[in-house]
This record gives sequence, C-alpha cells and structure tokens, in this order.
Amino acid sequence: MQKFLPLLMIPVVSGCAGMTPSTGKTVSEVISADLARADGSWAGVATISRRSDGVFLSIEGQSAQPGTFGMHLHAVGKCEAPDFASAGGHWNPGMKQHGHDNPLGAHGGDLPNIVAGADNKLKLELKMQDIKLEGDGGFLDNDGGSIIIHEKADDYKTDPSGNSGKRIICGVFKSGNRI
Ligand SMILES: [Cu+2]
Ligand SMILES: [Zn+2]
Repeated sequence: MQKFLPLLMIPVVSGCAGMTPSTGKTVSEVISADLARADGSWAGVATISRRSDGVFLSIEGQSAQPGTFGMHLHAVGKCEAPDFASAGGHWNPGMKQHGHDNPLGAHGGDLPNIVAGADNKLKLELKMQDIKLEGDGGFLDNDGGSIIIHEKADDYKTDPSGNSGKRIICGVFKSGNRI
C-alpha cells in the first residue's frame, strides 16, 4: 500500500478555472466517471485530476450499506449491469498478479479499500503514483477505463481480485476535460 498517499480532502472542482483554491496546485485535466449500482441507481462520482503535483483520484458517493469495499481501476470502459463483467479485469499494464501484498503483484489498477460508515458515505482521495493515462498500455487507451467497487474488502493479495466478491458499483471514465 506504499503506492498510495492518503490525503486530506482537497476540493477539485470540475470545469472551473485551473486552480484548486486550497492548494494553489495547477489542474491541467479532469476526467470523471458517474458511478452507478447494478440496479442503475446513482452512487456518486469518481474524478481523476492531473495536477502539477501528480495525478489524483477522488471518490464521493453513497454506498447501499456500510462496509469496507474493494476498489479497482478496470481495463475496459464499459459498465453493463447487472454484473459489470463488461469492465474486464483490473488494469494491468505490467502483466502482474493482484495485490500490493502479493509478491507477484500488483496490478496498476489496484487501489485501497474504500470504507462507508453508518451514513453510507463513500469519500476518498489519493495520489496515484504509477498511473499512465494515455498511450500504449495507458488506462484510457482505445477501450477506455472504468472504476469498480466490490461487495467485500480486498485482501490485497489473492489473484485476480483480492477475494472482493461481486462488482456492485461501476463507472466509466469519460475523455479528459483539459482546462
Ligand atoms: Cu475490481
Ligand atoms: Zn488487481
């Protein structure tokens, strides 16, 4: 898990002037994904922002129940309910196995678990150290990319998906909005 640096919430406002007020870091691009549950209901928004100090992922959403849920970037930008199998496997440009605690891991798309408390709120922001968005093997290559939240916690080591169970929330990243 050393690849992710948890941060305090830094507001990143999509589509607005190029600066985040709290940090002054320049934002060059914002890519967002609307999150939906298998029944089609709204579950929140995931945002990837390219900033002068790195590439950040933020999630703001609402789970159907409290819990700890596995979360990954998946290779294909397609979320077909009810099982979201259309999103393919984890984004894996390095042809590795799953999980940061797996000696043969990890996938480029492996992310920390996201936790919803009693209010069911999903909220997380992290810096992605090894993300490559465009070009050969990039996350947003020809077939796009998606983010999936699973029904159970990821154990960070069991191939191919950390024993995280069913895919319960899915979102397709839309092409970049350069600002
Ligand atoms: Cu997944
Ligand atoms: Zn994985």
